[in-house]
Order: sequence, then structure tokens, then C-alpha cells
Amino acid sequence: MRRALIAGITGQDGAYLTEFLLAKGYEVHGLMRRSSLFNTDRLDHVYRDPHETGPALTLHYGDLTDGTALRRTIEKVRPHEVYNLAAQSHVKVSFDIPEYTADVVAVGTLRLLEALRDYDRAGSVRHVRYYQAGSSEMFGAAPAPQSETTPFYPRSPYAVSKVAAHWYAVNYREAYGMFICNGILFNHESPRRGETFVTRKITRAVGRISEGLQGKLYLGNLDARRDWGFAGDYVEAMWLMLQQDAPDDYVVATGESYSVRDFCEAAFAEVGLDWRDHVAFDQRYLRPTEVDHLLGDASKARDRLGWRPRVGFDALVTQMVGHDLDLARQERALQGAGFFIAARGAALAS
Ligand code: NAP
Ligand code: G4F
Repeated sequence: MRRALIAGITGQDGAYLTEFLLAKGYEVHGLMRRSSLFNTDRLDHVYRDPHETGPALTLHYGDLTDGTALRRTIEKVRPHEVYNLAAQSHVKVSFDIPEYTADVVAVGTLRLLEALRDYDRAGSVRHVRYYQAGSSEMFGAAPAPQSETTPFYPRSPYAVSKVAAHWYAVNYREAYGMFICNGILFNHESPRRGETFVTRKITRAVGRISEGLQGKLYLGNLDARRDWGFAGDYVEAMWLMLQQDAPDDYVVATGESYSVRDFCEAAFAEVGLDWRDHVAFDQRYLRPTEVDHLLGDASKARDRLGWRPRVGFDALVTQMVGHDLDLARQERALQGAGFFIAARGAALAS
């Protein structure tokens, strides 16, 4: 049985990748941070109590800031594949906590690579395959469309840290012959997306506004354009990269871009509302340096991996709004039954 270790298993992509690998018969191990509240919401539907059934999914406490725990977990799990999805992944927040972001995203990647290098060297037949979660944010201000040959021009502490992680990964591949792939993934979304990323912030608001639970939706720059795909499609590309004969780097994208304004228009239209009546501007959502236009050229992934996105922009918006409308209806039913529901994270500027 193949064993995979996923760092960042509790995140959006971690949950989709876990489902994908379990369906392929993998034994999946995940690294998760200790939290004072449960943080496994996205995984609870696939987790089985090990006392009741054999564990196909096992969770281990760990953190990319703790190299010792990383080494220990790798020794214990003895993975065939490692997926590094762990990150402080919010671009705006990275301007507020740049040192922490660099410690997790850049140095954390280095810690994991170092742990793997020692593990790989220790045995003759180990050769673990490693996936590094790179980002289209690394292209930043580089003109669209962007491909594997586009020079990086990062525009945030997050993006600078991802560029460092990317080059650590390339260097370890070249220096030590390790099987390492960098996926350069453009934005990918889903009903499991964190609620402070713009698509989910919009679809949550659409549900709540249409159910009378929220007044306005406050946003920053509506002109930014992104190449938005579906997260469930993108985890397949990660896996495909690790199944090739040789390691390489790939852009993963849909090849279409839309503005934040376009997303608002489409999402509010799903419930028969005009976005202009409900969206207001708040400058605290602006970033000190913005990334204006990301549009990916994923020809290499298409030609070499046979990968193609299945879910397009309209279907993605429909899926996310449908999910968040259901959530808002549940919220309203609870309110009707006398429960108080607080707006979450309302004070946070992200
Ligand atoms: P996400 O939902 O924010 O998940 C990030 C994961 O990393 C969570 O499991 C989080 O744990 C974990 N994490 C954060 N800090 C950590 C630390 N110090 N040690 C260990 N784990 C830590 O992100 P995502 O959307 O799934 O993205 C997955 C990866 O792809 C990230 O590296 C992201 O930067 C990158 N990426 C994402 C996109 C996108 O559009 N989604 C595009 C390109 C690249 P908690 O649950 O405890 O917070
Ligand atoms: O949804 P966002 O926060 O995503 P962003 O910055 O593109 O980053 C995401 O995608 C990257 C891949 O390109 C990942 F690497 C990264 O981890 C993350 O998953 O913002 C998208 C756009 C930005 O231009 C932002 O300025 O939406 C604009 N925006 C406008 N109003 C807003 C808001 N973004 C957020 N989060 N909140 C707003 O109120």
C-alpha cells in the first residue's frame, strides 16, 4: 500500500487531496497543528475512529516551525509521497505577520526538505516523491499570461516566501537528486475555501444577504483579475506530477481570468440580486502592493500530464453559492429557534 504524508491536511486542498488519495487506495497521514478548538472540520467526514476500524487516515501533531517533529513524523510514517501544502496562505495577512509567514512558508519548506534529505540518505531504496505547493502569486507583477518560463516578480511577503520555497525545492532536486516537483497553481476555490478569501467571502455574503442575515458586503479592489479554478480538479494535478518518470515544475490553471467585480456580478445573479445594491468599498481590504492580473498558461500540464480543468467559472460560482445559501438557511432556522449567531471574524481586515 502506498503511503502519503500531507502537511496542511486540514486546509482546503488538504481535504480534497485526502479524499482523492483515499479513493486511490493510499494510506494517508496528515500533519496538523494543535489548536484550542477542533480544526478538522474539512476532514471529519473521512476520518474513522481507529478503535473501530483500521486507520486509512492518520493524523499527527506537527508544525512547519518544528523541525524535530517533522523528522520524527517522517521516520514514523515512512511515506512514499510527501505533499507540502502547509502555509500561512493569506496574502493580505502576510503584510501584518511577515516574519511568521516567512518562517512557515520559506523556512518551513526548508525544514521539511532537510528532514526528507536525511531520511532519503539513510536508506538505499527510499526516494520519496515530494510536491511543493507553489503559487501564481510568485508571478505577481509579471504581465499575463504567465507560464513556467515567466520570471517571478512577487508583490507580498507571502509571495516572496513562496519564491524562496520554490527555489529551495529546485536546489534540493539539483543538488541531491531528490524527486521534487513544484506545482505553480493559480487560484482555486470551492465550498471549503477559507471565508476570508474573496470568492468565499462573496458567496457567504450572497447567501446571508439573500436570507436577510447581513446588510452589506464590504470589499477592497474590485478590478483585480484572477484565474479561478476548482480545488477538487487541482489536487489531481498535484498527484499526476508525482507519478511521472522525472520530476519537473508545472503551471496549473484554467486559462481564463475574471475580475472580482465579475465574480460579484455572477454570484449575486445566482440569487436574483444586483451586486451593485449590496457591495460597498472599504479601503482596509486594499493591499500595500496589489497583483493586478493572473492568467495561467497550463499547456505543459495539459500536454505532459494530460491534466485539464473540469469545472469552469460559471459552475464554480453556482456550486459555491448553492452551498452557502444552504448554510445561510440553516443559520436563519437556528436564529428562528432563538439561537444567537455572531458574524464571524467581522473585525478582521482580510
Ligand atoms: P489553506 O486552506 O489556508 O490551508 C493551509 C494549511 O496549512 C492548513 O491545514 C493550515 O492549518 C496549515 N498550516 C498553516 N500554518 C502551518 C504551520 N505553521 N505548520 C503546519 N501547518 C500549517 O490553504 P489552501 O488553499 O488549502 O492551499 C494549500 C497550499 O497551496 C498552501 O501552501 C497555499 O499557499 C498554496 N496555494 C493555494 C492556492 C489557492 O488558490 N488555494 C493557490 C496557489 C497556492 P490550520 O487548518 O490549522 O490553519
Ligand atoms: O481571494 P484573495 O485573498 O486571493 P489571492 O490574494 O489571489 O491569494 C490566493 O491565491 C493565491 C494564488 O494566486 C494563493 F497563493 C494564496 O494562498 C491565496 O489562496 O484575493 C483575490 C483578489 C485580490 O486582488 C484582492 O485584493 O481579491 C481582491 N479583494 C478585493 N476585496 C479581496 C477583497 N480579497 C480579500 N481576501 N478580501 C476582500 O475583501
